[in-house]
Amino acid sequence: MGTALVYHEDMTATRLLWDDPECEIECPERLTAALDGLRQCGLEERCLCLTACEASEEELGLVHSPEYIALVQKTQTLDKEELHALSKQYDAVYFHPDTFHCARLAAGAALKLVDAVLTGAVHNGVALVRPPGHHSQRAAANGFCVFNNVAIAAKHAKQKYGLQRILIVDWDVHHGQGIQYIFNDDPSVLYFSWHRYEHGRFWPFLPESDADAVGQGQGQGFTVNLPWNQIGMGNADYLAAFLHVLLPLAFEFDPELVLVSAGFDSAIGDPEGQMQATPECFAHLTQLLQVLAGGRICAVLEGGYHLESLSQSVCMMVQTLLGDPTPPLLGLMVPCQSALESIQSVRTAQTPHWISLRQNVAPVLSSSTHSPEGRSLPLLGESRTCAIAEDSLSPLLDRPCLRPNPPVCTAVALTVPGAALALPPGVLHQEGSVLREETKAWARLHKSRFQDEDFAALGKSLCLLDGILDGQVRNAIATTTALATVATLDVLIQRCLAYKGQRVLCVALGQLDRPLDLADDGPGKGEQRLMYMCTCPWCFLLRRRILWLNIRGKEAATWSMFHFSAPLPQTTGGFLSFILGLLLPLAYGFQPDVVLMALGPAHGLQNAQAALLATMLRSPVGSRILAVVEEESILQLARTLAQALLGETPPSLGPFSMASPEEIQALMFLKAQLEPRWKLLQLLHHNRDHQSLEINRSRWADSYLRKSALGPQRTVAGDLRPVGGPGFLPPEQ
Ligand code: X5A
Ligand code: ZN
Repeated sequence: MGTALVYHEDMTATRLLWDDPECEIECPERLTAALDGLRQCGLEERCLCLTACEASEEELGLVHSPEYIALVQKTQTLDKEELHALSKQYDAVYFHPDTFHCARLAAGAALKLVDAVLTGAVHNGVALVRPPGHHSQRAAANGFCVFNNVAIAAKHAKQKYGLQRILIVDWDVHHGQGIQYIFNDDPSVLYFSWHRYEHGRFWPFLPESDADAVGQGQGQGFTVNLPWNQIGMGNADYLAAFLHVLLPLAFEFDPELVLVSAGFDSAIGDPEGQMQATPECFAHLTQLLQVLAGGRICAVLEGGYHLESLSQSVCMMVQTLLGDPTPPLLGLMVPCQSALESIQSVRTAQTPHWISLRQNVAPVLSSSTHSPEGRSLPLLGESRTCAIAEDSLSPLLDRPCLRPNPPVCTAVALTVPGAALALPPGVLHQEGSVLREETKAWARLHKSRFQDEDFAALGKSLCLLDGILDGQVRNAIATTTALATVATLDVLIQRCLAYKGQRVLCVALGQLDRPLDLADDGPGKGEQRLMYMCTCPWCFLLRRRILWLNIRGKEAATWSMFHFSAPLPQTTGGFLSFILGLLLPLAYGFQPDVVLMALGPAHGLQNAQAALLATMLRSPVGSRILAVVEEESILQLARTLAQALLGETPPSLGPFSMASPEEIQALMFLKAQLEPRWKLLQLLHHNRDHQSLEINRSRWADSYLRKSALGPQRTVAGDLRPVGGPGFLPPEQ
């Protein structure tokens, strides 16, 4: 099991034989660049390499008319002038004597990939093909595309394997109108495409590329178009589109297979797309899709015309398909106004067709959900003392972007006899450990809460945490006694903070209070706490290094922009909304260096929920999760959690059920409270800071292109790594 890489070098044969500025970008070097990239990163040798075979006429006939197939076949024997003349009958197309062979190989590669995944030979895979496919139609070539590789693969999956629900994710920067037409009235294929649209002023200039085209007849709601009306969309915009549009619908649809029309002209540097998403973004998009369809993902190359950007983006996708952790995302995690408008337009158009979108009603603030003591949230940021120069901060905030890939995937330290028995193979067992002196000092502060045996457990937890922070271990599970859980968390967090500039996201389920020792960032329990708070910028920044979310009880509450609690949703719809609509936007906005996922007494989490939570939290943190589980539930959860942390697709939550009114209300309350500062939560923008953000965004992209020019040693500049996370917008000073 693993990742298939389907290819045939003959697909480099087709090329433009005459002058045509529009078509010249679709060149053979696209494939060689992508392949060379995979080789140089050592990724090719980790894949199961399969050689593509030509699709048969019958297979092409799943989508194309016999007359059209015959016409393309005849191009093999045409001379240059005849080829040119025929090409001119289509929009943005060129034929070459080898086009028929290449296009049959391209479709055949997609078919071979689907066969490899659906027979279980591999988990997932990628087909590197030319010509691309998503613009081609039943009887027409279009936009460099001759046969519709992905559409043929989808028909094949339905016909040969009896699949009933296939999701096609088209992240190419152009609208795959060919795929849309082919499945327009077919509810078994959910087609999602985002594309440069500019209100219809961008190729292929079609009104049916807009958000209000939702499919016809039985197929209504199964075409999902997200038109980008401005260029320059970046990582935050793409993430917002996935979290707020694609993923909610995809979970509700529950596909059996995911096909990706994987065009990389939506990446930075591409001359067609003019977008700004960095190659790392495609690692994240890929990992977010891996929770669907049991991880059965088939990615088929479409566009992508900036060779370096293309090759890096392909590497990012393949690396993620192979199971490597995601690299951090660069840039402000703030979607732009135009992106939010586009996202809103597609959500509006699709609301009649999807329960998960109807769960979002306007925020209702009632007495059942509240800020403590009924006051509005404290404004953050009124620092009054000792100014620290930006320069002195930046060495602390700066660090290389590429995290090492730890030699150990998942490690466990279990104190409960028998818990290890259920674990999947491949986890490392952490046995003894020595408590370091400074750790003992921390622990002594919590004397009352630690029993003797707890110290051994604490020592193991700290070892695991150090392993994660040092890049030796990807993620880990540790146990504690119920009584010692909070104190253990406190020590773990202090350790993270002591470690050079870490941001810690703590997701605490059950009866777990935020440790009192942790300075809060606003008036907390009792005003006198303010007295202890140093107001110097340094301490102020430190307080923003912990984002603490409790999941428990019946009511939502916010204590600050970095400390709040939510009830655990009981419905599948509520749970998914909570993860996609709240937790992941916050986590991506905060971009923690490590996640502590704490399951305390009475956490109430079911196995499938725990698995989904752990799986999805991996993305924003590059898998650096330490799960701290109190002993009572470890027997039940150890296996599930370990599987999730190892990268296995989580089990289904069960049939989709709409969130309850209470769940919707709690979620809307939290979103309304947090949205002014956490911009990835936003669904519609009403923000006066809009302009200054736009300026920052473009300045960032400029310097990105100039300085790093897509080079491998990207680093995050200090001012681009704000202490509250790149998606946290501090209030004006
Ligand atoms: C597959 C693909 C783009 C055609 C652009 C024509 N086609 N201007 O990216
Ligand atoms: Zn394209």
